[in-house]
Order: sequence, then C-alpha cells, then structure tokens
Amino acid sequence: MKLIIAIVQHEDSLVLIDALMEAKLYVTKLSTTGGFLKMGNTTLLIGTDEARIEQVLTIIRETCHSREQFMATALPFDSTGVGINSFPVKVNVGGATVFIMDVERFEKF
Ligand code: 2BA
Repeated sequence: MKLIIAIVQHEDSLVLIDALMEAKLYVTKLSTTGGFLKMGNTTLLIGTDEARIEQVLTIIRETCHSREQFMATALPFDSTGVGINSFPVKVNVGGATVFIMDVERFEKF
C-alpha cells in the first residue's frame, strides 16, 4: 500500500478528483496554503496499491496544469529604507507536487 500526497492548484482540483473517482480510487481533499505565495492550494491524499501508482500519476499529469502567478514584492525605495515600493514578481506554479510514501499499516474500522 502507498500513500500519494499531491499538492495541486484549486483550479485543477475538482477535475482531478472527478477523474480519480471515475477510476475507482479513494481520495481525501484538504484545503492547504503554500508557504511561499501564502495562497490557498489543495492537497489530496490518495491511498492505493503500488500497482496503481502509475495510473494515478497519469491522471494527475493529464488534469493539472502549470500557471503563472504574480506575488507582490516590497522593496525600500530610498537609502533610508523609508517608504515601501511594491512590484509584481512572476512565479510559475504547478501542475502538481507529488510525494509517494510507503504505508506501514492500513486499517479501516
Ligand atoms: P508555494 O509554497 O506557495 O509555492 C508556489 C510556487 O512558488 C512554487 O510552485 C515555486 O514555483 C515557487 N517557490 C516556492 N518556494 C520557493 C522558493 N523558496 N524560492 C523560489 N521560488 C519558490 P511549485 O513548486 O509548483 O509548488 C506549488 C506548491 O506546492 C507550493 O506552494 C507548496 O504548497 C507545495 N510544495 C512544493 N514543493 C514542496 C515541498 N518540497 N514540500 C512541501 N510542499 C511543497
């Protein structure tokens, strides 16, 4: 048994969950926040047999897309550091960040 942890963008999460459900996979959705952008994203927990890992990765690849986000970066605009000027910095986010872990034991009650 493996646990796949997939961090994806909200925009892709519903299509991804539908595709996983259609493939008869189990999935749990968590609302999470990225540490860098401090923006909401979605983390999915998918517990499955090792034999189905590639199928899950294919579904994630087909449904999750990379996008450009802009974050405001603040810089002092004079030598005294008085006053703040902010400008947007482009960041490329996703498609998906995926961790695959061994599950030592799995129980359902
Ligand atoms: P965030 O932490 O909000 O990061 C959003 C995007 O900002 C990242 O996209 C990456 O392009 C950039 N970024 C993140 N940290 C950076 C840094 N220290 N310096 C420069 N640029 C940086 P992705 O790599 O596609 O990551 C999307 C989201 O996946 C992340 O949102 C975070 O929530 C999660 N994530 C990515 N790698 C992770 C890791 N190694 N461990 C835990 N979570 C991770």
